[in-house]
Amino acid sequence: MGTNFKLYYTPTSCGAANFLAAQIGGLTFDSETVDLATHKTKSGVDFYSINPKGNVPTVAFSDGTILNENVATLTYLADAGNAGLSPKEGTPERYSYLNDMGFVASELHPAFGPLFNPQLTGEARAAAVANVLRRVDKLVTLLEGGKRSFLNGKSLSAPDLYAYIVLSWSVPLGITLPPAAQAYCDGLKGNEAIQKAYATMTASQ
Ligand SMILES: N[C@@H](CCC(=O)N[C@@H](CS)C(=O)NCC(=O)O)C(=O)O
Repeated sequence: MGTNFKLYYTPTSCGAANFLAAQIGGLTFDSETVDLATHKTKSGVDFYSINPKGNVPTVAFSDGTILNENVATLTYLADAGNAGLSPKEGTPERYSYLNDMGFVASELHPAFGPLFNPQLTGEARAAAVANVLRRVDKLVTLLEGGKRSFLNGKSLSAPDLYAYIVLSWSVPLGITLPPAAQAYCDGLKGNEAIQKAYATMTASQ
């Protein structure tokens, strides 16, 4: 696996959380955007030849191995970086981190998926929105009803970056978040480290 890797992502998908994690952690890395409609990289390479599953994020190591699940990519990047985005293995905090990461990856993120299907209309869309809001309510519970600015209650971690990007989709989808979830997003939007990393991501397109 090693430490040299290239990150494949898009600036509005879950892959963006990985760019932010790598950047905030001070990692030196190569990156390239992917067109998810054509599955071609910006330089025109068939993305399936890099990641047979075709999804971002993809962390491609110089030895040929890849990671392409957010749980793994974000944790790899957080562990490799120097910003404390993940707690040390074996500690109670590490298991809480995995609990948060598991929630975002298995509940929050997948709930949004169906809403990107333009054929989803009427009652089916309303049901999908209701499902998103149920998952967002669970997030608010993890945030102790809004008392926490970060999922771990102390500092920015990789699951916050992941949740931040996922919740940002509520804007183009026209979903109004409950106040505690909106306040969480607003707090992360104002976070200096996130702002700097975002600026770097935008500049590197
Ligand atoms: N199982 C992956 C899914 C990641 C995922 O849903 N990626 C989306 C963008 S947010 C994607 O690349 N979709 C296009 C595709 O799969 O072809 C994970 O949980 O990390």
